[in-house]
Amino acid sequence: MNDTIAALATPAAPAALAVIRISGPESRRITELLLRKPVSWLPQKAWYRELWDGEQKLDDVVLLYWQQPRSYTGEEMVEISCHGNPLLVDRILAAYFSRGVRAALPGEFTQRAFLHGKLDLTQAEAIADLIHAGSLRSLVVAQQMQEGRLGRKLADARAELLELIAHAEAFLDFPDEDIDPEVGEEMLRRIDRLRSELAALAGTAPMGRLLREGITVVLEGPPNVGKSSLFNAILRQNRAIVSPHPGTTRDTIESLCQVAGYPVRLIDTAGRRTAEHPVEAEGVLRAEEAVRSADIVLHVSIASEPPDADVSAPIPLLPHQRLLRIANKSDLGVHPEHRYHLCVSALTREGMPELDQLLAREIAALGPDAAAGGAVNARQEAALRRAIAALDQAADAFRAGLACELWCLELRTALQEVGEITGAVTSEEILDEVFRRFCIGK
Ligand SMILES: Nc1nc2c(ncn2[C@@H]2O[C@H](COP(=O)(O)OP(=O)(O)OP(=O)(O)O)[C@@H](O)[C@H]2O)c(=O)[nH]1
Ligand SMILES: [Mg+2]
Repeated sequence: MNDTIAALATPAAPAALAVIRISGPESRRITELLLRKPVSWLPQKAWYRELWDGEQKLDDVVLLYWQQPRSYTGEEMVEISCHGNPLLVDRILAAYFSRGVRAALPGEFTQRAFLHGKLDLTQAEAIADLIHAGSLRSLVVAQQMQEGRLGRKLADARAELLELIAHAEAFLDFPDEDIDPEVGEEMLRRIDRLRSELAALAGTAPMGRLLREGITVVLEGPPNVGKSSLFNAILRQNRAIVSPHPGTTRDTIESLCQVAGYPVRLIDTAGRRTAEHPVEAEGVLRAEEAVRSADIVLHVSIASEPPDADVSAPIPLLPHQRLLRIANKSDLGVHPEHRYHLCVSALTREGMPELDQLLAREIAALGPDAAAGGAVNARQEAALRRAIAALDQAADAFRAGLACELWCLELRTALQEVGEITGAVTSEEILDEVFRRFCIGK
């Protein structure tokens, strides 16, 4: 960590500006080698300067200096804003690399920030979430985690575990004495309370997955009912081809959008019927595959038709999948026996705001409200589950009157697992797992 690293922090594409970051003990000295006019290096001040590589002018840039430890990484840092031409950026970076600076690895700036105690691992992971958030709700949850909300809850859990362990270890010194039943009851109550807190956090994982990966909503049903029209109406753009001929959509079509602030992967599919043409038959198979991948299935039919007009065979759903029956073309009338959750018209947009609300309610029902404690990711959930299992073992061993060493050991395992989430306890593998998801320059 004693070397100096540099990377482009903005996308490598033509833009008005690009930002290059340099972090490490040599960042100031090497920048000076590229300047003809010196700067005073007052922290958090900007200088407009020319950068030169020997006799070659690189660019007019703005330099910003961050003094250790009050920088993102906790090290000496220089930030360069230059013109956003990738060739220019490469030339500036090459000038640094030829003077001993190393190209930063993905997430290395944030990893250094973690190693210098600027943030815990949950906050580091939240920064990656913040960059990739595809919806307003994902953004809010990432911001809460970045502010340290989850980290603080886990720090409290660790403090409680340390106290419990201290209590438990006090019994170790008197192996022949029985534990006072009242003291024992209190221990069990505290273990149980901690267990429920960790379980509540682990329970936010399904919503965490949905907020990070998007909620898959699939439009399916017989041909010509208006699936593609609804797809376009939800997206508010003419993305899919619509026509009066049944069998218009052949392949599945996918688009990312937001519904009530949630990230949604909306999929339009081919109408499901016994298809003669091999291409259409393949489309029907793909439609069935899409339904199997769905979190929410919108089964579309025509409102004015009797229920038995829908001959598309129902696809068996998995227990977590939710089915909504949408009766479309309400402008043509509604058959009295038609059963549906919502009646809409893709043509007149009647019922479309209600469809948004219905989807928002269904999405919220897919998992507990993320706002409760931040929506944990898969890594965090796995560690929480291991900590919960260890707490259960500790409580069981305690109830069974087993040797104190045994349940102390389980409490220590729980402590270790909770520590892994925030990075109070780390290993190479954990850091690799966290930072490999990052982009270069962050
Ligand atoms: N009156 C009326 N017509 C609609 C409505 N929605 C769609 N249509 C018409 O119904 C026909 C079929 O619409 P599509 O959206 O292509 O139907 P689809 O379900 O995607 O059809 P396939 O791709 O063939 O399975 C088109 O002529 C649309 O203009 C609606 O709400 N009201
Ligand atoms: Mg279609």
